[in-house]
Amino acid sequence: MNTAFAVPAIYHNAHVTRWVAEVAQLCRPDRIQWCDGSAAEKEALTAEAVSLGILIPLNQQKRPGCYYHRSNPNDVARVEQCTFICTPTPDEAGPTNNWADPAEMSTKLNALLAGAMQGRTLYVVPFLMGPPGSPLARVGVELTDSIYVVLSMGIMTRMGCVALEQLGDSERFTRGIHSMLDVNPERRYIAHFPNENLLISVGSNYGGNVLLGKKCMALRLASHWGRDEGWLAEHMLILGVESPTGDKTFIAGAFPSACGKTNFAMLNPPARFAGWKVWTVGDDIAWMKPGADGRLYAINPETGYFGVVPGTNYKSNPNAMECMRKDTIFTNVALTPDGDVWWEGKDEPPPAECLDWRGQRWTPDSKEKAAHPNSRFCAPMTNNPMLAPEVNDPAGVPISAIIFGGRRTNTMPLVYQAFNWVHGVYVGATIGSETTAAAVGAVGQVRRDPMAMLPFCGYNMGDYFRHWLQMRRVIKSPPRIFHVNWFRKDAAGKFLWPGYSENMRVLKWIVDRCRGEANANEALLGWVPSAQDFDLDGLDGFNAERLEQAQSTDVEEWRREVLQQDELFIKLYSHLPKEIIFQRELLIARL
Ligand code: GTP
Ligand code: SPV
Ligand code: MN
Repeated sequence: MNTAFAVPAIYHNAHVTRWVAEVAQLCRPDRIQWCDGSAAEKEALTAEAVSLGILIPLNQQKRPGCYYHRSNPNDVARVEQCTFICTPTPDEAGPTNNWADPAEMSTKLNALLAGAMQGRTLYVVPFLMGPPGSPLARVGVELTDSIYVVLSMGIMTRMGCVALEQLGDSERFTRGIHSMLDVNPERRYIAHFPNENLLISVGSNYGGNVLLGKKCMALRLASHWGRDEGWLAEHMLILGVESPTGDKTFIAGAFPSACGKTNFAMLNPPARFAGWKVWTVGDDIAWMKPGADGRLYAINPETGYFGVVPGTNYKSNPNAMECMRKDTIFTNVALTPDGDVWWEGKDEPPPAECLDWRGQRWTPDSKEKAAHPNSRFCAPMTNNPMLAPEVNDPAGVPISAIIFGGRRTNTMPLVYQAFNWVHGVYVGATIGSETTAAAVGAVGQVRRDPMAMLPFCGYNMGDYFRHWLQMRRVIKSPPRIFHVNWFRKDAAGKFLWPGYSENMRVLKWIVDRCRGEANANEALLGWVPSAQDFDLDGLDGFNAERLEQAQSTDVEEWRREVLQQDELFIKLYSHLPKEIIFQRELLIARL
């Protein structure tokens, strides 16, 4: 082995070093860089990324430690059609996933990877998902030829020595291989091999496709582990609501991609709720396991936020704005002449001119958007002024409620509570939501996105519902389950509900329900608040009448809704638990 391949002492795990050597032999990089996660390493990598034009330094007075990145314009979002689950049989992946034969996929990807890193550096990136010492925490190692990935993984995960220490001499770690190749959609694959604990991603450099700890490991692979070991890996935010008397209630919420998890996780209570605090535990992923006391405990496996930028401002999400003030990588927003960033929906009006996400001159008269609708910020969670102190607790936080939600212009009321766990599983399993820019494809089309996991459940969705139902047996005090919709519109096309901070009013009712302190009426869909249970004080232009509109259930719309649910159920028929069918029948009976 030549000196460039000399292994630093912290890499004492022979399973890791042997595998790196194997991958290097295949990909033939010019150099191997063994990452340790240190500040000096980050500084050197950043300088190199700048010299290569991968990162552009932003105005360091305005945004210290912040950098700007433009992706290839063909590579701006997750690509579900290029994402594969490679289980031994197609049935195990189920009809909602793309399946590929593991041996065939492996042969195809090895051919693409052969010599792919010539002239490049292979970075060895060990990372830990979850707080050190947590029984739920897992180690992964990503081998990548992208500095952008290394720097982003340094923000999003506990990267470097800490992961190697947690791993010790064990061979139990997720192997991730990533090469950008030539960033060509024709050669883009995100492949998962659950039986080998292996991920291979080629041809992309976009977050969800390449930060392999995130959707690939912490959701698609982890969903398998959860099923086999009796826990849940979910596309959920985690927040803590603190009352003026200091009681804390922790809540998890699943909304599909770009449907409000980050915003809700960072909710800033309005003036009416003086003394109330909302703490962020996580904004995208929750791993949840029953604790000894019979409650469900959640950890956030990540350490950063990879959040949607457009629409974020000091009014809608001040905590996110604080997160982006320093040490942040911005991708695909617009660049202003003074070295700052701008996007649609930022507090300031558009600059007289700037460079758009493609690098082209943009003025307020331009027809195209300056920032890509799926432009993102990548910021460390420690920047968040409301970061929950419990975030590093290996035991996690006890979850009192689970909230499901979707983006629905009609049909779905603002909030209701499921009658019980099984009904709640049905409510989650039937989430419908309009598609967004977070994935490549048409936006605005309603599709079923069960538990917001349609693109992220790594096995048969019918079996996943069964797993959720079975979890009830091991959770003695189950969280209450709710459904929300911030996105319902009136006849004029205006959002009925003001949303953002005002979602605190919905949250307050949910917390009170969990504590047995709020009333509800039994309704068609579930338990609903009546006007007097719902605090509307200080809400300009919103009154009981508008609340009634936001809460209304239209039986005709619901008949259509139930029929639309059938599309998913027919697909999943051979694996669908009978409880789901029964819940459907009960709903029809109520209609
Ligand atoms: P991913 O990171 O893709 O998983 O997205 P997310 O679920 O974290 O969504 P995020 O909070 O970033 O919000 C996505 C979009 O929804 C943004 O454009 C927000 O402006 C919008 N949004 C979030 N909350 C609300 C709300 O309460 N009301 C309305 N009308 N829009 C909202
Ligand atoms: C999502 O699409 O749900 C995201 C962004 O959170 S990504 O990490 O790219 O998947
Ligand atoms: Mn997400």
